[in-house]
Amino acid sequence: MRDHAIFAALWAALTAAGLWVVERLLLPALPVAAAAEAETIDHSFALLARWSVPVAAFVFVMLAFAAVRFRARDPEGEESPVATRDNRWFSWSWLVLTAALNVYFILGPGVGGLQKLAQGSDQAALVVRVHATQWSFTFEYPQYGVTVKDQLVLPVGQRVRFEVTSDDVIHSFWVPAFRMKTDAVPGTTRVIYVTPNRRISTEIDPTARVQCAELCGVGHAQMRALLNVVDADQFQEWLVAEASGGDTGAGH
Ligand SMILES: [Cu+2]
Repeated sequence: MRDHAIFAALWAALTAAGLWVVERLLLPALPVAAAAEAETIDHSFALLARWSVPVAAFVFVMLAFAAVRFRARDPEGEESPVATRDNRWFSWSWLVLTAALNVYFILGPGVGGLQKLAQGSDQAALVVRVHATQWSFTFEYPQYGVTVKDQLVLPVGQRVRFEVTSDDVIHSFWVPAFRMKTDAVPGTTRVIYVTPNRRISTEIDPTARVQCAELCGVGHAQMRALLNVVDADQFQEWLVAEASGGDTGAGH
């Protein structure tokens, strides 16, 4: 019984320390979130990060405790532990608890989260075609006849349909601030939906940018584009200016 109490105390202590790290160091270190999708993703990430702490702590403490407490001080003497080959209570508890946790994760952040990401996809008002090439992104706004290189300008609060493809090798269209990413594959088009919900700009926050996330050659690390999420009327002004070859400055 004393072993159980010591084990429980160590487990609780390591869990508390781990949760402190998750809450104070890990979650606050996430890059800026600027889309409705980012909230769904971050919610799932935080949930899994928090739950992984007691589970990992249990395994680590169990290993360390068993190694120290039941080490072979005197292999021939009375101190040797009795091997327990069949502890049904523990086996079944472990099986039921971990299975229940897994089902919860599959249904909760898994199926539920994906459903939330797909919500309202047919209402996307703005289409942006993303062409990835070695080593830059070109953004085409087919509804407005506008094409720009290495800068993505979006209106805040509008659902956007991104049609992503590549002209040469496999790239990946990734916007960390949106927590959304999809491969850019030559010969095919992949679609993701994003609803930016916060005005951001790469100039103000360097983590708010478009970044290639698939090793695509020597220029991969530099394959990024500016991101600018602006007000709807500012976006319209920018479109008009781009269509006539000018520039309002919204993209800079
Ligand atoms: Cu790349």
